Formats: sequence, C-alpha cells, structure tokens
Amino acid sequence: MTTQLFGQSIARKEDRRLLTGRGRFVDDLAHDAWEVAVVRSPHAHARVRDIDVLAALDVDDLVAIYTFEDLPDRMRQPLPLLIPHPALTAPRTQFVLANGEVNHVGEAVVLVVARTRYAAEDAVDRIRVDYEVMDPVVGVEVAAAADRVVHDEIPDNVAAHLVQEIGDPRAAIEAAPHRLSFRLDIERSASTPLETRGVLARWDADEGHLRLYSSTQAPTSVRAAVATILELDFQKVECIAPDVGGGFGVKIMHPWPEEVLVPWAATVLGHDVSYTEDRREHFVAANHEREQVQHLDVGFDDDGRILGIDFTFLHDHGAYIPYGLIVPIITSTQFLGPYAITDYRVEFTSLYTNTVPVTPYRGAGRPQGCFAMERLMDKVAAELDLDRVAVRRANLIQPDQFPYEFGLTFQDGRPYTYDSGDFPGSMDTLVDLVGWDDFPARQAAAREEGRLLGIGLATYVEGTGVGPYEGGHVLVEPTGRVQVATGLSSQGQGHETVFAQIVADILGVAIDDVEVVVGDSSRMQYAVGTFASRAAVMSGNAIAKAAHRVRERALELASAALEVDPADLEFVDGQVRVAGSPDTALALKMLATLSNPLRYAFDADAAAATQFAGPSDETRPPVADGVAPGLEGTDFYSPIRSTFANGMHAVVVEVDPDTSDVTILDYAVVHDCGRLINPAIVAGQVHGGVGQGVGGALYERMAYDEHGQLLNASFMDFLMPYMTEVPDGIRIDHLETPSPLNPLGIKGAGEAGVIPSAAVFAAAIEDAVGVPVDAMPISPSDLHHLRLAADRPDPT
Ligand code: MCN
Repeated sequence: MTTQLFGQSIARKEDRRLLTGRGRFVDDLAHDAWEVAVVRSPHAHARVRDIDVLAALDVDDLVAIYTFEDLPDRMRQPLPLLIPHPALTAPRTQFVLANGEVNHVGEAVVLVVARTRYAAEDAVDRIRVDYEVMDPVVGVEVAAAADRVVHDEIPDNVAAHLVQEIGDPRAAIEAAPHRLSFRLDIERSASTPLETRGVLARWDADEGHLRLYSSTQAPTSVRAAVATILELDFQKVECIAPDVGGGFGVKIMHPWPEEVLVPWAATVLGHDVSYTEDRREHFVAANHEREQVQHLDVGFDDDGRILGIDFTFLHDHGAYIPYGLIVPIITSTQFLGPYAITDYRVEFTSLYTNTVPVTPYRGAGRPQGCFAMERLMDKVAAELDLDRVAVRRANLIQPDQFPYEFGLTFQDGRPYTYDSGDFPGSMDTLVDLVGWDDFPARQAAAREEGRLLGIGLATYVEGTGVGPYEGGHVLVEPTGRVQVATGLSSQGQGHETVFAQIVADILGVAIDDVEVVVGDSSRMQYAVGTFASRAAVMSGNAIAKAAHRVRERALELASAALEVDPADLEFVDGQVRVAGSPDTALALKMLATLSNPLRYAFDADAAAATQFAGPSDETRPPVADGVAPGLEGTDFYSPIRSTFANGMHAVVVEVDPDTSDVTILDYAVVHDCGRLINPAIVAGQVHGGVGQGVGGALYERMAYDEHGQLLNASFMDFLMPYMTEVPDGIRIDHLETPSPLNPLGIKGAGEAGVIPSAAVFAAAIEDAVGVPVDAMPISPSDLHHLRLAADRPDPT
C-alpha cells in the first residue's frame, strides 16, 4: 500500500551520492579543460594606465592572454542590471574585464588561459599592470560624506534613494507619551560556501553548440545571459548546474565576469575551458552583504504599543549594483516583522563604496531589519520597565487579521501583505520552549555564583516563494520509473527528495522510482532560480501541477483500456486500479508504453497489452490526433504574490566575566513555513541557518582598512564557527499555518534560521552584562571594550 509521503521526514535521496564522494561538482567535470587564472586589482580605486604582458608570453603551456582591449565589441558593454527599479537613478555595473578603471580590490583586469592552472598562475605573476592609484571610498558614512567619489559621474556616491510611508509617523511619534531615538550598526559578512564559484565551457564547433556547467543558483539565467552576450541562439546554449557545494545567495548573481569570459574563450580557442575560483579570490571577487548604518525614532504608549516609527538607513552597495535594490527594499519592509505598525516611514540611501559589490546573502536584508525592530522592542521594554515578551505581545498582528495588508510595496513589486500565521500562538510556544518565565530565577541563581547568564528573543516574518514563475516536467518512463525536472538548481537543500515526495504521492509510486533532475536547461528551459526561499513553493507547486497532468492522462488511458469510469480508479503501488477490485489494474509503465508508439513497436508486453486499447480499428492511430504521445506533463506555477513564513528564536547565553567570551546554553526556535513537505529537511535548514547566524552574530566580519584592503581574506583570519560553536540540541517547534496562496499550502524555509541571529544574540548578551549592544557582530574583545566603556567591568 502506498503511504502519503508529504509531511514525512524521508531520508534525503541525494545524501548517499554526496556522502560517498560521488557528487559531481563543476571542477570534477573539467577533466581536459584548459584553465583560467585572473589578474585582479590589488588597489581599491585606481586607473589602469598600462598592461604589460610580455614577460608572461614565454611561460610554458600558456594559451592566451586577454585584456579589455582584446574583447569583441559585444563584450565591452557593462554587465546587465538584473533588477531595475525607478529609484535606482545611478546604476553602475562592472565590465567583464576592467575598462581603464578598477573600483575594488579583486576586480578582474586580465584573463589568462593555459593548459594547466599552474601555468596560468605563473603567467598572472609575470603580468605587470601600471596603476594610477586614487583615494578609495571605504565605509558607508565616508561615502555619504561624498568628499571623494567612487564613480566620477556620481558626485554624491548615491545609487538610489527610496522613501516609503504609511499613516502619519512623524505626528504619531511627536504625540506619543514616550519616545526613543537610537543608532544600530551591522557590518559586512558573506555567503562563503564550501565550493567557490566555478564554470566550465564545452564548445562543439561542428554543431555550433555551447554547453556550460556553472556552480550557479540560476542556470537558465546564466544560459540566457551568455547566449545574449555571445550572440548565440538560446537553443544552441545549454547550462547545467551540477552538484553545487552551497550558494547561500552569492551564486544567484549572474553572469559573473568569468561566466562570460570562460565560454567566450572556449568558442575562440575551440577547446574546453574552465575556471575554479580559489578561496582568496572568493573573498575579494565574490559578493558580500549586510553592512548598514540604521537610525530609528520611535514613539510608544505606556503599555509599549508602538505608535509610530521613522527608520532611516544607509546601505553599502559596494562598487557596483548588478542586482538592483532588493536588499535594502527587503530591510525596509521586512523590518516590520509580526507587528501591527500603522504609522511608519522608511528611507534608505544606497551608496557606492570601493569595496566588493553587495548582492543577497541568505536572509537578504532581513537580518538587518530584524535587528532594528527587535532591538527597538527591547529598548521600549527597558524604557518602560516591562517584560520584553509583554511589549511584543502588545504589538502582534492577531490571527483573525489575515490577510494583513500594510500598504507598502514588497521586493516583488506587489503589495506587502501577510497571508497566514499565528503570531501569539508562536510566542506562547517559544516562551514555554525556552523557559522564559522561569529564567529570572535561573539568572539570579547564576549571579549568586558569579556567572553572567542572559536571555534574548527575536521574531521575524519572511517573504518567501517570490514569483514570477517556475516550471515542472513529469514523465513516466516505459520502465515505470518517473523522471521529474525543474529548472532551478540545488545547493544542498534536498530538492531531489522533496520533489520526489510530491510526485510519488500524486502518482502512487515508490519514492525510489522517482528521479528528480534540477538545474539542467535542456530538461527545463524556462526557470528563474533558487533564491528567496522559493523552490518549495514555486517548483513544488509547478511539479505538483505537472504530476496532476500526468495523473489525468493516465486516468484517461486507463479508463479507456479498462472500460471503467475514471472516478472509480485509484493510483496505488505504481498501478492505476479499480477501487475495491485490485486485480483489475494497469501498471503506470504499461500506460506509458501504450501511449508511446516508439516503444510500442518493440515491446512484446506492450503488444500483448493492445487488448486493453479497445476494439481493433485500423483507421484509428494508436495515439489520438492532437494528443502528445507518452505519459508526461509540463506545467508552471505563478503566484499572485509572495507567501510569508515566520518564526521566533530565543537564546540563553553565558558571558565569561573575565574574557567576555560568549557561550550558548540553550537555543529554541518556533517556525511556521506552512505545510511541511519534509520536517527533517526543514529542521536541517533551520539548524544550518542558526549555525550561519551564530557566525554572523559572534565571529564573521569583513574587515576593510581605510585603503579598501580586506584584511582577513582567508579562513585563517575570517572566523567561521565550527561545530563546537554551534549550539547542540537546538529545540524546534513547527507551527503549520497553511498558505492560502498556493495549492500545497506551503511557505519557504531556507533562510529562516539566519534572520534573527544578530537580534537574538544582542538581546541575550545585553541581558547578561547590562550594557546596550547596538552593533553587530560582537567579538569577545568588542564586548570587553563595551563593558569597560560603560564602566561596568563586572556588573555582578
Ligand atoms: N521545505 C519543506 N517544507 C516547506 C518549506 C520548505 O519541506 N514548507 C523544504 C524544501 O522542499 C527544501 C528546503 O526545505 O528542500 C528549503 O526550501 P525553500 O525554503 O523553498 O528554499 P529553497 O529551496 O528555495 O532554497 C533557497 C534558500 C536560500 S534563499 C538560501 S540563501 C539557502 C537556503 O535555501 N542556501 C542554502 N538553504 C541552503 N541550504 C544549503 N545546504 N545550501 C545553501 O546554499
């Protein structure tokens, strides 16, 4: 009997392959490729006066050296602006190779192709670039002061300026019984996936066909960009994202300069060419996120009810703005979290600096917004001497208020409207899970022993399942196996398993008989990509719709063959059978064979099965006119707007009184992503996110000096948490409020874990040491200095 798999913690199908070393990553495929190395700028801001490649020409195994001047006209344009916005008044994107100027350390200047990477690196070492070094703009406040500029034609360094407002926030703040103003800072971090960026190009000159393998989150978009820039027909270009060793947002950017240069070089040289970014390059040539300076002005009443908020922030966009304004727009809206705020003004200024460009990193603007709102709630509670949970409860949107419309515009250009949730219910669950009410006694007892314990909580709402569309293709093979494809790619989320669960249920087949292929443009050429926690919602629903098409077709075939009403048929154990009469059945593989004339001609079983095809009629073709042969279906899902997941985290920390080192004692999560397809996978996503959030809150920061040099561009210096720093035994409670916006009732989960980390740790550390924590990340040394500055080295 086939059991329902949706909602079950099925073990991940892909893990056997990945854990036994049989994953296929881009670099594994580049067997015979010539390799690329890149001369990158050592300066944050400079003009390129001259490039001398002579000394490199006698390097053994050198194949070619290219500078900007060597590129064809079509490649001398700036790379595309992916998401335009009317507020983006001064968009600047980079060239594939520097066009006379470099704007951050790490910008690509010269491309070298050689038979081996060693030779390519040797040639890179011998190329001399003469730079005229200019003053760099480093730090968002330096950019705002505009004493020096990044791009000559943008004298104020402003890429964009956007205001959104609802109600009358200034009047509400001024009339409020209580008022607070404060500043919050968040520094830069980055995705830093285990596998760096990589691209391999195979050019078949006979066929005029280009096959690309890219470690990307958006293979169909890479294909479109490369085909357009190289002026090739889309049908002559395919892009495959094989196994991808993590992306966390950075690999949604496309096309990277190397993603254009490598295929172009392959077409020019008539040979496979590949590029694998090294770790140091990843730090300075792959994008970052997070840096914002945020100011808040809030008015509230005696119960802590928020009456009005004015939120202004400066957003550091780095040297270029290829991905538009998504990150600051998300901060602007998602800042509001689960709270019913009616009078709100947000204003951001997006600024250029001579640092690595900024594009979304897991959470994408939400950690900054959550930090701002949750610090605000804590400060209001402190000001009124109220419990932090009570203040939050006073402001929560209630379950009967859904759909809750704020009157703002979200990142997808649609109304910012929450579809479902139970925020008070989530809060109750979290309070129980972390033992909030008992904590003061626990804290007091610890203080008696000289131990500094603190507790913090933070809430968030996350727009997920962003459109515009995603597709699914489902095909039953004559073997009975089911092939499923969707165009977005996976970076470790477990898509092969969850999509198989959905299809197995709809077609009544074993999950082992379902094979899912993601990220192959030849299997699904229309797709958008994996970002914004959208795969489950978008591809999940598209695949479900495609599977239902197959089911309908199978019903038609089976009811004709068995001469029964389709309503009397059920899908069980790979068969379509008559309910209550299990012996009257046709296997799906037989239906696939019957509907496939090619296979039919060679298959004895299928020939025998013609008896099911109805009375013999020589004038009738085996497949009806106008009906596609085969048992397969394609469909697309396109939502009216995003669906909003939500959650609440709490952490208990202990701060060492002498060293200010922070130890995590408890971590609790309540999470609502609608109906869960696979609870174990969602729990894994949340765990991974929390781990990444611990890094973002306590360890990771991109440390630029005033010259624009990244001082910690290696894992020796850029601290990431090990297993030992990530809390063991994170407690998770899943609340399921189905989304009314999609047939499966699901909301996304992939970024949730990382969103509240800065907020929750700042709150807990502050509670432990009694000193305001308004800048994150916070290292033991930062905390030590904060405590010294507050003249409270030992608050016990
Ligand atoms: N899921 C589920 N039930 C739900 C929602 C989700 O079972 N109601 C499952 C999904 O089927 C999927 C996983 O949870 O297997 C994450 O789903 P989803 O929220 O749709 O997120 P995406 O699959 O679109 O993944 C993108 C998201 C983002 S934006 C980043 S960044 C991120 C993340 O996922 N990068 C990751 N998680 C990552 N996990 C790994 N291992 N590596 C990355 O690079």
